[in-house]
Amino acid sequence: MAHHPDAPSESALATEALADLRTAHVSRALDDREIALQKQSRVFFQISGAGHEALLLGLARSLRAGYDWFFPYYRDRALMLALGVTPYEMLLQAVGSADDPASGGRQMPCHWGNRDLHVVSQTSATGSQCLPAVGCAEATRYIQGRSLPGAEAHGDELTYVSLGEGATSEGEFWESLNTACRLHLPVLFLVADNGYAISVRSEDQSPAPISEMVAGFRGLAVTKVDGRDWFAAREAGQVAVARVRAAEGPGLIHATVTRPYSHSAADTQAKYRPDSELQDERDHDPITLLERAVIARGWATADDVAQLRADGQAEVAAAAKAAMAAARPSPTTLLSNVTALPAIDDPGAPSTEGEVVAFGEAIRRTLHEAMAADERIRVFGEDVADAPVELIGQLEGKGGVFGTTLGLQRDFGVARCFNTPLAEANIVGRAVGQAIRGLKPCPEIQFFDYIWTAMQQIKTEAATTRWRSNGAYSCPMVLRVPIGGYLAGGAIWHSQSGESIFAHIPGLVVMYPSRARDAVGMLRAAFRCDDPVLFLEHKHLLRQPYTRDPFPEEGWVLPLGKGTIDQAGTDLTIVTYGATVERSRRASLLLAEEQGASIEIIDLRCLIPWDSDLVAESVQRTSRVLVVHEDIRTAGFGGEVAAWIAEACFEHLDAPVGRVGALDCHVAYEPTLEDAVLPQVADIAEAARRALAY
Ligand SMILES: Cc1ncc(C[n+]2csc(CCOP(=O)(O)OP(=O)(O)O)c2C)c(N)n1
Ligand SMILES: [Mg+2]
Repeated sequence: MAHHPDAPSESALATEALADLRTAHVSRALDDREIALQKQSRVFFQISGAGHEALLLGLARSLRAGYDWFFPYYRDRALMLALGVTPYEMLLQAVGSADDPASGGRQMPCHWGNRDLHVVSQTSATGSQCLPAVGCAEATRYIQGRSLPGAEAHGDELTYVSLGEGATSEGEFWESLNTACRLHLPVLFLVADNGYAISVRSEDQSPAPISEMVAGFRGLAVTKVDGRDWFAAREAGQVAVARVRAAEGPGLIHATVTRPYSHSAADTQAKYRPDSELQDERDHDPITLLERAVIARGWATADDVAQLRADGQAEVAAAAKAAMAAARPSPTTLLSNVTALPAIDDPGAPSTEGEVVAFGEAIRRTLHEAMAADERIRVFGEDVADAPVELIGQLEGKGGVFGTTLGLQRDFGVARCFNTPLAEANIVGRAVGQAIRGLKPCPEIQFFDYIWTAMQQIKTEAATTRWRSNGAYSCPMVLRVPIGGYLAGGAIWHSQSGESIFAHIPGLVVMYPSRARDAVGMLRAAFRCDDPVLFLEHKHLLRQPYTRDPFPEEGWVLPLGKGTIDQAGTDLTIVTYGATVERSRRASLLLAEEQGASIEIIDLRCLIPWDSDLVAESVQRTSRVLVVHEDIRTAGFGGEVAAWIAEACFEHLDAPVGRVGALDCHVAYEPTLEDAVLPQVADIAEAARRALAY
């Protein structure tokens, strides 16, 4: 369906053009002022919006602050001004003030964020905003027609996401187009093509202009526009936005713009761009073009235009003065808004009345329970659904490669448990957008071994959301991931550990239960968190008899970061988690038989945060300690625990802190090799003997 928006009256258009010309001058003056201030070391970074102003202001005429949702790019300064971010607020970020509303001095300038305006805090990672934007649009669709606590959506709101032509090379951009088109989501992509990604020309970056490259995406309405021309941008924007608002599917605007200033203050574009090209950009500067147009149409005189420029500059000068006087952040606030974890009381031992279930089944039941209680929870990932909707009545259903999500689609519908494309960044990135938008996504990565393509979304987007926005946004999600080996044949790509890599990411909670009871209590806690939780499910433990427990009663929720004494002892403490808990038990039996040793085993259960109090208390009693895990020994989580014990419990130790972990290589396929790589009962027993004999 074609859209022919009403043309504005001449006087209305004139009013808009003159107002936007003034805003364009404010935008350019902000860049100039920041560049000047950086030379005086009062601003510490600068990246300009120069050359993009007319495009963004023309487009902004069709967008609605506090109604639509915005996932902007760093060059979107003029759009932010149009939405209502003030020059003073922008300069507060440039000087790093505590009052910077986007980040409290934590982020570089032009890293926008404003909750009231629905501007989502952005990272510097080019292209990574695209998947969260799609998740946000997806959430819009889900929220509409439901009544969910803390989540509202307007009927024709859209999600705006922008990026440069360089960033379209990122896989995440293409993964986001896939889902935006497949689900016909109300997303407007803006590609502001200034011909360069720092020094790399667009023709050296990709085989064709982006509007040609996306031509095959069914359902994507592609618009090409000269973004230097405010009138063209305004009109093209109006048509494209109307179509997205009318729920006709996603749109992509490919706009050519200029980059009159270097990429950032750290770059000198004369080093790689010829004079003739830079002169041509000056001749076609979008602000100059708009000035000429308003004069030619008789809407303003040359003097009026000069006055608008002077007004814009004066406004910025005053804002800069005020921003420089604003409060600086205190280093004592740095650790605020890393996470905001819920306080959960220790529930004591669970009732033993419940039906005895295996580890995997316990997780499956807890997911059912959580979804029944909270409609904001959605489970998605590869193969997690049961069967095609039209066939589900006739088929048993898949429910995940380990059967952990079996029946969720059947019980809660395909809007709440669904399959995603085979793309891990897509899974987590969409979860980020849904979480920011007020849902509680529960994405699944099929195997830990394939989590790496989602790393940008986990580490850069999810884990930093709260901190980088200084608490304005949070990213609650329960990311379930089957992990680990001891599979006899799992080999290198189905046996990986690597939890220490995630423990190293501030803002992420890392859970690693070893038995059914704890999996239930911890998964319940994970859903109470308002921050991202990595919930690791050991594949080998899913069906082991020793992980079976009576299913704990409703309300039995484990506090975060609470370990447990799995087995009490007096001579040596083994600190462990996951699949090595049972192996440590077996090693302790050997030593009890051999030499009557009494070994205490602590199951940490939760790695971030971890229960150092419990460890300290135990080491004080036993004076000897061994840290055991399945993950590679070098830089494994045990290194952190051992170092902490050496520092905090030194005077209580009668032996060096021992460590047992996998060899520093990959897990091999052939079972004898697999056994030799991963820590076995004999390895733990041997290390325990050494510690006891010291
Ligand atoms: C993932 C990632 N890789 C590299 C960078 C460094 N970097 C910052 S901006 C940029 C170029 C972006 O070009 P483009 O998307 O065309 O936007 P433009 O700056 O031209 O507006 C690069 C390489 C980054 N911030 N993020
Ligand atoms: Mg570019």
